[in-house]
Amino acid sequence: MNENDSKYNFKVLIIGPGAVGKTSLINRFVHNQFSLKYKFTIGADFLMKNVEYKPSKTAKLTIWDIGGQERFRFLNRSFYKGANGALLVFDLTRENTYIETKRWLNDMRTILKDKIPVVLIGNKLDLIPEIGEVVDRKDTRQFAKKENLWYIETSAKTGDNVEEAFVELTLRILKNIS
Ligand code: G3D
Ligand code: MG
Repeated sequence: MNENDSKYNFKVLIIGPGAVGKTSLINRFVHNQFSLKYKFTIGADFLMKNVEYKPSKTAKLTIWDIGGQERFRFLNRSFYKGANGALLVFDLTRENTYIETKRWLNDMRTILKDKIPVVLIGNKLDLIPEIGEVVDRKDTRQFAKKENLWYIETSAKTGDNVEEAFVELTLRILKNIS
């Protein structure tokens, strides 16, 4: 067995409003595909994937998806319990989803006593050339800086920056635990 195989095993959450692309991002990262061949069942679903955060250094991520429970004000505590890091996703084409990320962040920080690394993701980057800039990027960067989040823009459709988002989160988790 490779010594890296089981050295790190992190629980990672993917949270944010409905239809921003959370499940699609996981699907892109884990299966490298976009269209969903199956719908996730209701409740917290998780998938595992090894991430190479440095050449020949890997960590196992267990990625928890909220699977359609976005409408509940507070998610089950067991969903958050033991999380090492989170991806907080909004849709670059719908400003209200960006505004809602503040509530998602507060809710999570209310439940988790320890601050965990969070990557803020503006997803659906591929639609920007068509639709134009809907969410003020200056504002997202300021918000990220103030809340100590790392901001990145992705497309689950093209795959742009998806791996980078997961790798960056893994690096931040490693820094946080050392
Ligand atoms: P959720 O898990 O956050 O609820 P989903 O979001 O992953 O189910 O995605 C919601 C819709 O957005 C899906 O469309 C999906 O195909 C689309 N989507 C997700 N990510 C991207 C992206 O990066 N670019 C574009 N263009 N679309 C994206 P449908 O039509 O299946 O509801
Ligand atoms: Mg989903």
